[in-house]
Amino acid sequence: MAFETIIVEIEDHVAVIKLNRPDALNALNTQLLGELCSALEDADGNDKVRCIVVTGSDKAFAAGADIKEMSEKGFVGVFFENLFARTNDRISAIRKPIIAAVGGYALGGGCELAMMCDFIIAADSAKFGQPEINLGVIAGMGGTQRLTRYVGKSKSMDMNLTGRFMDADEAERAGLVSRVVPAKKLMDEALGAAQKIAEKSLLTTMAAKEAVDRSFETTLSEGILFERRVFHSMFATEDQKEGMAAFLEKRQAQFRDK
Ligand code: CO8
Repeated sequence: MAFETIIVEIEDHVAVIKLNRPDALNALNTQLLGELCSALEDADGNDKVRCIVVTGSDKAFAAGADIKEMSEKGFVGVFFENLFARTNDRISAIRKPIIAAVGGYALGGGCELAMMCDFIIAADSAKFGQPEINLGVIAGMGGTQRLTRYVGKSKSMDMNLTGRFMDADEAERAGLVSRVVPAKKLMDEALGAAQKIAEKSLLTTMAAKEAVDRSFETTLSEGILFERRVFHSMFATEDQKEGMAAFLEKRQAQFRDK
């Protein structure tokens, strides 16, 4: 499918989706969100893809929902349109691992989009924030919920109430991002991580993602039970036999997603 607001490239089993509205700092308008969801769904259903990277430009991962597009809307309009909830649901349904490679601004919906990915690798130039409070609204795609789970109540309240930005080091200390690298190395680092994931059995990376995500939805004992059931089910796969045989034979495993 031809996209206008994103660029999609697939190489070595990794789909890279680059948000591409440079004049608006990748502000997330209806078209971009629709194209992004379609590209993620395409990648999820494409046998050649084993991991996905979502990224933006050096200056902005995404500076939030498109304020120009939103500014004239009323309650009834946003209620029926329900754009951000639908986007949240479509992205949450993606089963393959997704890495957010964040350089520059990740604000409002941009921060929320990064948090919907499975983990965030940040450039040292990255700035995260939920500045919706300055616009007379609150976060609308998980910024009060996911950010709180990532960084705890105090910092989430601080971000959501003051609208201040968090730099990459603070974001790493707070647990929002998994790694910080010099801006020039951002894509190398993200692609390296994606390659490592792509080498594993897709059965196991998808199962691991599902199990970690479960921890956000349930109690510890239910989560442990879920993990145990998935763990046991892995022993029905050829990849478990191959992975363990390869270790014992001191060779590289050849996974076949079976
Ligand atoms: N929407 C629309 N246009 C934007 C946005 C945006 N969020 N952010 C930047 N732009 C545009 C600017 O209007 C400007 O366009 P133009 O040249 O035509 O005037 C261009 O991008 C460059 O921006 P600046 O000149 O402002 O660049 P600066 O380097 O001076 O400043 C900032 C960069 C600090 C990032 C600044 O642009 C800014 O504060 N942007 C808005 C950040 C913001 O408030 N984000 C939250 C938006 S609300 C939101 O996300 C609600 C979430 C609900 C769910 C969303 C799901 C997707």
